Amino acid sequence: MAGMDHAKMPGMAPASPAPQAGGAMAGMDHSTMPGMSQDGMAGMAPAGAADPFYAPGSGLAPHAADGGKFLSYADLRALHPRYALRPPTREIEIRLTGNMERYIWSIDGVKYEDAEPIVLHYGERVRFKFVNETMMTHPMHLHGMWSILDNGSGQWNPVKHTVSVPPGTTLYTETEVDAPGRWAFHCHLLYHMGAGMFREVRVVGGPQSAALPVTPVQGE
Ligand SMILES: [Cu+2]
Repeated sequence: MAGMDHAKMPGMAPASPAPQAGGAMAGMDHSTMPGMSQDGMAGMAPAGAADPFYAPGSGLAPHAADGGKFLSYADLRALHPRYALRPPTREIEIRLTGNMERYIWSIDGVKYEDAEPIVLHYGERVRFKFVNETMMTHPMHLHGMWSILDNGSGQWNPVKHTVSVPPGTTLYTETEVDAPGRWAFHCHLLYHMGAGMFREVRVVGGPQSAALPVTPVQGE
């Protein structure tokens, strides 16, 4: 549950550079993150590397005021792998686009009503590259299938319904395409969805026509 709460945090404080009380120190710490491994609070981030799930300028930083650490997606691990790890069959880039002032929200610069469905084939494993070109977090939600967030944990990458993409960042998910049909795929800020940050994902084929087997490790 803590992870879910965290997933909503960036949306609660969109890209505000103004530190809150107690947050100023965290912001300063953030600017010196390459040195953070010296204090033993670096978590799972490699020494000298910034946590990729914190957006620069978001006001969020790995350090809490009391010497603790705010958790990020980098801290999530699956208890049990849901699917066998295998290379993706292809990559699809999803650019999250929009204009806050004009209140335009879209994917790849095209709003839903003008867009073609994203066609996936049953049995493939698709890697999604999310590029957030906007100044807001977008919690992207794919119906029908799981989104496996690549946070560097390999077989133990967390499996999620919704993946929040912080402003100005790029992250990757993978989906085992194991559910035929037509599925909604959208930002879960409903006013963004309503404005057009939405796609139909159409899964063609089925178990009989699958070119590649889907290999679940653990059932529901
Ligand atoms: Cu959004």
